Amino acid sequence: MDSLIIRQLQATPVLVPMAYPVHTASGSITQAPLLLVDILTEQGVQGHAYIFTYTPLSLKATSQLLHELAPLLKGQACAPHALATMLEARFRLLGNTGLVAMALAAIDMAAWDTCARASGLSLVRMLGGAERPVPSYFSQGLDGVERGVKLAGECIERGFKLMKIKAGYPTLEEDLRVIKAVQGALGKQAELAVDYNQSLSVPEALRRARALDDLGLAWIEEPTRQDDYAGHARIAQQTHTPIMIGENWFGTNEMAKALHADASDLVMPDVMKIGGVSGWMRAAALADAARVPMASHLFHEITAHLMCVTPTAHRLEYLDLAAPILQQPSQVVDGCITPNSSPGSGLLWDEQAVARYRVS
Ligand code: SMN
Ligand code: MG
Repeated sequence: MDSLIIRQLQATPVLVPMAYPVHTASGSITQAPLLLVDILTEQGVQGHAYIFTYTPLSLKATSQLLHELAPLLKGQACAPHALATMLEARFRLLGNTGLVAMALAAIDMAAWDTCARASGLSLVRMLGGAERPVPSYFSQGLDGVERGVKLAGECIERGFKLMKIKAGYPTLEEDLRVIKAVQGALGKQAELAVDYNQSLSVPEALRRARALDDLGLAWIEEPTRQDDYAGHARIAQQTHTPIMIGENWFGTNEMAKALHADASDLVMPDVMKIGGVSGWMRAAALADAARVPMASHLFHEITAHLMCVTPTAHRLEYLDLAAPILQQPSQVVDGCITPNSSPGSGLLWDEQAVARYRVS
């Protein structure tokens, strides 16, 4: 087969309403700032990916960066590894992190999608695996007792076997009140995990984690600052509840450092921050070598494919950011998401919705 040649790279910024706004101990997200990225090839095949810029403040800058990169891609073979080698070299002096890493991950994901679609294979099959139902969890926010209990009911109704809520209320007593109420509502039907979004000092994290230790939580996530691997290692060592980190690793080198520091019992890379499909596959190899269970962060559509080829696959996070702009949002069946078997990653934009939510 001849090389697929890139004709155009497009980036479309949208602000998508969220059915479940996310409140965390480190800020709230009520609209999802997404950048939709398309690769168009000379052969007519197109590939798609989206990235999430967390705040609208970084949406246009990331979009502009992708527009600046478009001429570099034009005429190149659509080969993810070769593209990454070329692009990373262009940014070595600046550093492949932050918005740059996010833009390059978007290109990587869209390039893999293009290759899979051109081959007539689903992404998971392109990567040597096969579709299977991936156990997923219902991920919610800092919602208090009343809404937390209501969401626990929804969690059970939808068949999830695990729910995650945020914690990091002003006091430990409030954390305990909400966690116990939600656990009570879940009963034996689903487990509970708790996410602190980096909000505690190490001593306070130790105090709160010890107080939570007998509750049988599935994990405690990011109790302290994400890059404090030594601090997380101390917390992990001194508590029985598994500690989970990883959503903020920019690239697999950060993951390797965290694993080396024994910073956590479980890992959860974010497919965007870790470096797209290519970065995820390197992360999966690191987790496999370290024999650490690997969960995911956001982006359940593409990550459902990747979890099927992740040797230590743990749980897939279900926190929907993109459904309103997709033609075929993922279906959750018995708490599992099965990646599509149609060619590619399954992302197709609902163009009318994109026009509605487009910013500039
Ligand atoms: C999270 C962070 C940012 C936006 C949504 C969710 C979170 C998670 O930490 O683990 O899902
Ligand atoms: Mg988190």
